[in-house]
Amino acid sequence: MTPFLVLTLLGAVPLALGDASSKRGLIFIPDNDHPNDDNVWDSSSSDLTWYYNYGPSPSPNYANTKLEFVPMLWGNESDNSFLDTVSGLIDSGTNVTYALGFNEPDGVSNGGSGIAAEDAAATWIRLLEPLREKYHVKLGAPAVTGSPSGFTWLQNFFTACNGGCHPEFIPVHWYGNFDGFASHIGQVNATYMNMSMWVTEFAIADANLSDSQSFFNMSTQFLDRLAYVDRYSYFGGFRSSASNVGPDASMLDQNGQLTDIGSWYLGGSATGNVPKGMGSNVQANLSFVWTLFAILVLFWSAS
Ligand SMILES: *[C@@H]1O[C@H](CO)[C@@H](O)[C@H](O)[C@H]1NC(C)=O
Ligand SMILES: *[C@@H]1O[C@H](CO)[C@@H](O)[C@H](O)[C@H]1NC(C)=O
Ligand SMILES: *[C@@H]1O[C@H](CO)[C@@H](O)[C@H](O)[C@H]1NC(C)=O
Ligand SMILES: *[C@@H]1O[C@H](CO)[C@@H](O)[C@H](O)[C@H]1NC(C)=O
Ligand SMILES: *[C@@H]1O[C@H](CO)[C@@H](O)[C@H](O)[C@H]1NC(C)=O
Ligand SMILES: *[C@@H]1O[C@H](CO)[C@@H](O)[C@H](O)[C@H]1NC(C)=O
Ligand SMILES: CC(=O)N[C@H]1CO[C@H](CO)[C@@H](O)[C@@H]1O
Repeated sequence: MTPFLVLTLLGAVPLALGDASSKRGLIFIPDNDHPNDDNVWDSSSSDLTWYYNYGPSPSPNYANTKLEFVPMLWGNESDNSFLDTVSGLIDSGTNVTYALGFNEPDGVSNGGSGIAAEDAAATWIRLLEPLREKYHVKLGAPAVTGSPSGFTWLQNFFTACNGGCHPEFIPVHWYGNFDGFASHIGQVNATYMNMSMWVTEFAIADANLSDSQSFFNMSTQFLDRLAYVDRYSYFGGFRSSASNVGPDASMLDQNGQLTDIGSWYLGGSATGNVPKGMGSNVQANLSFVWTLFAILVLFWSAS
């Protein structure tokens, strides 16, 4: 641990655990198998202030809530539908203050949009800059992965923009431990000093429950304290049995109930609901199959 981190952690102590944070947002991932889960986040008393859903249009579940919608241009688009959709929202009175650029354009797996920096720059100038110019929408730079290739991609993007792209803030993604997270954020800040930051995806992936909870506590307190981080959204709001970052990071358990992390994120207290992974279903299916097999064997030997 570096001296910088020790100071940061000591400095974090006076901040009470579970303090309300106005920076908190929701990454909304609808669950088509369990539509009731989609309403868990719709609470007027929670800490959440904003959400995004990787797309240009608000989610019907949140249309009349206090959660502010932030549209995203997820990937490359050859038509103008993103610009038309968001312009239409603004023209009809929706308060759109921010828009997000491409999702993990330097990655192709796990939701990465895999766009060449040159294509992204051209599409940015065509579909995002008009929102800034006409409606003063504040733009988030492409949200690259937390790997070293992310920095390279972003550098190539700004080069290809040739001065024509004007993001106001820089989104960050991270899936690792807290020390790595803090050092990554420091590196982004040092590279893009004139921009504030949003952390639009973060979690410790594939860790056990106590490590996941420690990471959650440390990282949210850290982000709450950093003046140059304006907003953040934790990954994520889905069932542990459907999680692609390990069951213990998720905010819902396998039955759709808030886990401790899920409840803390909304500003509540621990629920004691212990998340279980896909493995628990596989286990159940295996014993189901074995039971079926045993019954068949019994029938066969009896006949
Ligand atoms: C629109 O949203 C922004 C950002 O949340 C907020 O600062 C502003 O007051 C809102 N404007 C209106 C008219 O509600
Ligand atoms: C991305 O969009 C640009 C237009 O902005 C287009 O020229 C290019 O072919 C597209 N690339 C891909 C891979 O779809
Ligand atoms: C920050 O600096 C970069 C160049 O280093 C520039 O492209 C960008 O527009 C600047 N952003 C703001 C908000 O001033
Ligand atoms: C973050 O960037 C600012 C300049 O915008 C700088 O003053 C500050 O020292 C940086 N913080 C860290 C922790 O690197
Ligand atoms: C969680 O994993 C860490 C290793 O990262 C290990 O040190 C710790 O003992 C584990 N805790 C539990 C409760 O299994
Ligand atoms: C995380 O913070 C909560 C309060 O918000 C506390 O009850 C819990 O013990 C903390 N857990 C860890 C592992 O730090
Ligand atoms: C009988 C049983 O437990 N079936 C489960 C098998 O696994 C799927 C998902 O992997 C579950 O949805 C089923 O409930």
